[in-house]
Amino acid sequence: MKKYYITTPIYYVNDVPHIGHSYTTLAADTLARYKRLLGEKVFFLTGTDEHGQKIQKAARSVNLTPQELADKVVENFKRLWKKLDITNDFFVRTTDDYHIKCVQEAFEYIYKKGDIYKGEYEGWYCIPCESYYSEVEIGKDKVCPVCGRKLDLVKEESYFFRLSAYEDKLLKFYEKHQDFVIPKTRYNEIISFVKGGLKDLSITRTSFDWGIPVPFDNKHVIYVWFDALLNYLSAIGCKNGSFEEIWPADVHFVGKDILRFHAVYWPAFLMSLELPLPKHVVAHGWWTVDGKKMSKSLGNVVDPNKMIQKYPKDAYRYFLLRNVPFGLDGDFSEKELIERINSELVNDFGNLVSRSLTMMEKYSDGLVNMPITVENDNLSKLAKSTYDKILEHMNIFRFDEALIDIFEYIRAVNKYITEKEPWTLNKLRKTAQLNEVLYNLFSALKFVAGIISPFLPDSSEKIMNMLGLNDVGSYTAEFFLDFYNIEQSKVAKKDMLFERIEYKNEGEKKESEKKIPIDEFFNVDLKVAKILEAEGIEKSRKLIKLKIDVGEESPRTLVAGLKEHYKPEELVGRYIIVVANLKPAKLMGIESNGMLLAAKDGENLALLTVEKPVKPGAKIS
Ligand code: ME8
Repeated sequence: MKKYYITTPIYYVNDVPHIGHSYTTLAADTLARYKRLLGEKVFFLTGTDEHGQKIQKAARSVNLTPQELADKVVENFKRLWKKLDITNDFFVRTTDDYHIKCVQEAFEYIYKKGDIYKGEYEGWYCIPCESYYSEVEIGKDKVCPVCGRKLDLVKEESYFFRLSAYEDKLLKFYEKHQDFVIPKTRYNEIISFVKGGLKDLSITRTSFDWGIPVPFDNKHVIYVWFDALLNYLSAIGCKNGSFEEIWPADVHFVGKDILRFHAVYWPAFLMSLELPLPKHVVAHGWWTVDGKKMSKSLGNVVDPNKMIQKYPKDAYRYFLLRNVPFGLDGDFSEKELIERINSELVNDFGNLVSRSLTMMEKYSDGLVNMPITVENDNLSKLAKSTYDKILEHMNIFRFDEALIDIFEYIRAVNKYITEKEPWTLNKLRKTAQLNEVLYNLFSALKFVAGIISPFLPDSSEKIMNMLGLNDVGSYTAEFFLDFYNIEQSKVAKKDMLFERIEYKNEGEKKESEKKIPIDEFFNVDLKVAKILEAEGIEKSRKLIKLKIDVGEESPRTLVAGLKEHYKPEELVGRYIIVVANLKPAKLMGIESNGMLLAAKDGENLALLTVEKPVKPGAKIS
């Protein structure tokens, strides 16, 4: 049996999963299901990236240890993947022992080989991207060329990987494997990046400790990307056990943001480890929401949990995979999602299944029988040519095109019904012809159920069940392609595949309909603060400037509209509740860091306080 190894990036645990993470994972899941359908032995890996400065910083800001943060956030990913029926075979965590051991072994191997040496790193570092940048890349503004955020100037002792020694080898490899990076535009970008010259890569840090220690020098922790990339090996036994049956990876799915790590650093590490290189690195584009970049501060981060509460899971999968040519950037809008549900999933797909089953029930009591002779096998021929097109498109990871192929077939079957007029055949009692048409429809639905199963697994299961067939996973593609392999089946129309949805603007909804998931609430960091000083702002009728202790190194300034309700001296010494993770805002020229909570009933305003004094900085949970 042919093996096929698919991976997603391992996601950072500083944040909850959003639509972007779910996109990569759903694409990988679709490919995994598709390869299983072809009868291949798939190993599908996902997981979480739990070390590094960014995680350490995030943990500190919520008063947790990095391990506690990782243990908490990893559950959000696992829960979401379960809800989305992701069929990964393993979930790797970079804080797991087997992974730590693998990274240390790899580091030592490369060191002994002479590809790692000690030196000093001085340069720019982006903590959110966990990435080093050269002066040339960051330009005058000294901001990260990828995420646009402020960079840190780092100067520390470091071990370096001799990346420069791999420049020619990498270029030769790309030349020989033109489909190593997909799509072609990204392949070209990688080649020009490498041709621009590779500098040795700093692969250890000393200024923080949340990482895997260098085995022979524990003052250093291993750079989070060296650590993270090795997950693709550690998860399959790290040069041991079943490793040889699975390695090399057939495809690493990544977002375009992390292509360089996968297409330059990773193959160089593997060359140094003397291991075969992955077959493909497939980089997809970036999702924005209603035309804007997703960000917490804009409050437009799309939570997949919320989406699959509102819409069928298959509709969510369909929209993501169909709406954007895989590789290009895309924009998420609920309006467009609803349009696709109503036009393609309800009108074309749902309607075909529903009308076919209704006719089978009505004209032959739900019994379909293989015809004795076949007059017209156009649907069967069309299924074969559709299948060939799907294979071609899936070979180059064009999920959108494969779905277009399937929906063209669905429309052709709808047209077949219109042309054959089974209702007329029934009226004229042309039983043999009617039987043949119904059987062809049965086989066409069987084909659709099979070929659509990687993309829309729930719908596929529903159809199989209504056709009186077994679980879709028990068959491979040949079964679905063969139109004449079921002698007889009893079908029953049980389920609607999709229901039409009315589009409602957020603004049109009643307050009570605007429910938020619990994760959204937990995004707000509520803390107890003690008011140390309070002073009315002279030119303002409402504002008072407060100095508050939120359990941090130094007090914060917070500006609040309390003047009409409290005298400044009444406020000092009170324990209040503040939103601690708000972006700073300027009020009357004073920067306010946070917001206090108060209840208002029209005229009266009352501060929210705690019942008895607790330590400033205590979390409200
Ligand atoms: O980079 N649109 O983890 P990460 C599309 N730990 N895809 C998006 C997206 C968006 N707006 N936002 C995120 C890391 N993604 C490293 C990976 S692998 C050895 C280590 C997806 O949590 C996309 O796949 O920042 C992107 O590459 C990945 O999430 C980044 O996830």
